[in-house]
Amino acid sequence: MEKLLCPSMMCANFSNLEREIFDLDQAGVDIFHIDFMDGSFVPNFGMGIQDFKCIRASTKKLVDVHLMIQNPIKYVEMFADMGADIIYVHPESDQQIVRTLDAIRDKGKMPGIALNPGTSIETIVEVLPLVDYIMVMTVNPGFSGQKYLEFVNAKIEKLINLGREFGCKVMVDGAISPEKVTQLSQIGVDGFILGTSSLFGKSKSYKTILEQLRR
Ligand code: S6P
Ligand code: MG
Repeated sequence: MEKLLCPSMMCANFSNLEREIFDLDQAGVDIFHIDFMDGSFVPNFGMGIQDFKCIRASTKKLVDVHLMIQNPIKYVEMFADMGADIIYVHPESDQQIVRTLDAIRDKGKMPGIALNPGTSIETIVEVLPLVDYIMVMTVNPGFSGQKYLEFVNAKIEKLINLGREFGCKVMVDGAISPEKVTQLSQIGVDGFILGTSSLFGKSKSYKTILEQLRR
């Protein structure tokens, strides 16, 4: 199966966001990844609603939102109505994760579960039948340009097997270099969030980079 290549739009060049979206779209990305943060669940602020609207209006491809926020259920309806296709929520910031995942499905959207590096598989195994995507964080959430946490590899391997069993795609987010794309593709990871480690701020065009990554 073709791997999913997903630009982390927090890392894009904001001096001309529309051009960035167009170039990435033409270069063949699969899903636009949009990080939202609240300065509480993670010590940073991510993208804004206006950024989201600009991206949603500029592409027909799938758009996901990665909600690194407390009590994400409060915003499920808003993001669904604005046109997010996939909504990732964290079990660490939600005491009623099943209610939230059901709310995403009820809005006709695809639920995703995102896991911090230190969160065990056992925390989410019961909800795997409810989600379409599992996103494993390979850095502490909140910032781009961090170092890949190698100890998470063991969890990724186990989740690949569980993902197959429950029909969920396994994605990885955080410091995904071209070497990691190769290594993790081989063990069965389905999709990659691409930021400064592989896609943005490079001298080559997005098209060239994505072609090389696909190879
Ligand atoms: C981090 C966020 C991610 C980053 C991405 C950046 O909290 O969820 O989506 O934007 O990891 O990529 P990189 O290659 O700079 O780590
Ligand atoms: Mg993210």
